[in-house]
Amino acid sequence: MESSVMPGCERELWFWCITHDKTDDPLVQRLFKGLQAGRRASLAESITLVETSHPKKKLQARQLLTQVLQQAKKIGSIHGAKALSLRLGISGPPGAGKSTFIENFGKFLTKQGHKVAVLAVDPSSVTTGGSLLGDKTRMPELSCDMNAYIRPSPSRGHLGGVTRSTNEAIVLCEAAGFNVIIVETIGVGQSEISVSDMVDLFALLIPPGGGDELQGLKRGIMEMSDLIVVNKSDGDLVPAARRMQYEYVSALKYIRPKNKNWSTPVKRISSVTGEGIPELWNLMQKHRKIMEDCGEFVNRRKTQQQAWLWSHLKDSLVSAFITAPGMKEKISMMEIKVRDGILSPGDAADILLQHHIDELKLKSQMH
Ligand SMILES: Nc1nc2c(ncn2[C@@H]2O[C@H](COP(=O)(O)OP(=O)(O)O)[C@@H](O)[C@H]2O)c(=O)[nH]1
Ligand SMILES: [Mg+2]
Repeated sequence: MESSVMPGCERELWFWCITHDKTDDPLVQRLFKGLQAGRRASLAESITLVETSHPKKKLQARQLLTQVLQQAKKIGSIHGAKALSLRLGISGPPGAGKSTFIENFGKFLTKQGHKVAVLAVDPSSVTTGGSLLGDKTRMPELSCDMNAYIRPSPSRGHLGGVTRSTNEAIVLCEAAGFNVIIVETIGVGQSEISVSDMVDLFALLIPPGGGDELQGLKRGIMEMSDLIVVNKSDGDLVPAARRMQYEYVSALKYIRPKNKNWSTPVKRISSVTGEGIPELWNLMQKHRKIMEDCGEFVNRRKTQQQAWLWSHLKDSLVSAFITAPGMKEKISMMEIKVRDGILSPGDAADILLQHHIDELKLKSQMH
């Protein structure tokens, strides 16, 4: 079976290699140079390029990413893990204060000389088709900061909020010289790959007195979290924030830590007064140091890369499968049979796959 399928795959691979080696595409070259010079316009254009579904542009996006990754590898091999940026994921329910936190925290970081990129995944785009939530306006000062870059990205119907292009946007921000990358999302765990699969530190931000709607989400999110932040711990809300902190500390006792060297802390902060933000940054740096020392920092990124490979592979396989000649009709037929209970879903899948393999065999015999 493999031998008859392989020639096609090899051809694809060969095609991929020659196109990826070709680095003289003017657009790719211009964007790569722009990124290296830290130009925001080039960064914005590059992110738009990786978000596209246009086949030619997709190829250019890949060429650009390949160059960027090669460059990052070179830098990494000279300077080690310390040269790597810090990728932070901030998730939490709408209204928890994520944007307010990022505005305040981002300013705190830029004052210290960091270059901060924010990728805000805007859930409103799912229904409106555009980024209308206005995360930019929610971060009025940070968006004017020369050392910050804010990008609201459409989540294109993905419930989890993040998509593969978010992951690629992170890499592009790093290439443009940003050393702290913050990804803001509302959803966790709804999509196959969540923000925790693309960051070094995943923080859950919750408001005090979250109530019952948090209960269902709690466990799954807590298992992913490296840090839990109770926001709005100011004024009248301090007692409720304390209770929330206590509740989460208790709940965490029943959750196995992600890493034996780190148990998830629960911190109270106020994004409005800024109280607790410097301590939170210290904690994040401590987490990084511990993860670097035990080798987990680099290891986690490697595991994430591998997970992305599988994500790409699954998408490509499914798309190759459903777009193969004649397949659409076959699939529709099988769907009807499965719905009517004539065939089991497993049998129908096997039949479709076998049909596809037979078609490939036939095709390769003809070549
Ligand atoms: N009292 C108080 N209000 C806050 C704090 N952080 C955010 N808020 C308010 O909570 C609301 C939602 O904030 P926003 O940042 O848009 O939440 P997001 O949906 O999680 O991004 C806004 O009215 C903020 O002013 C805080 O630390 N303390
Ligand atoms: Mg927000």
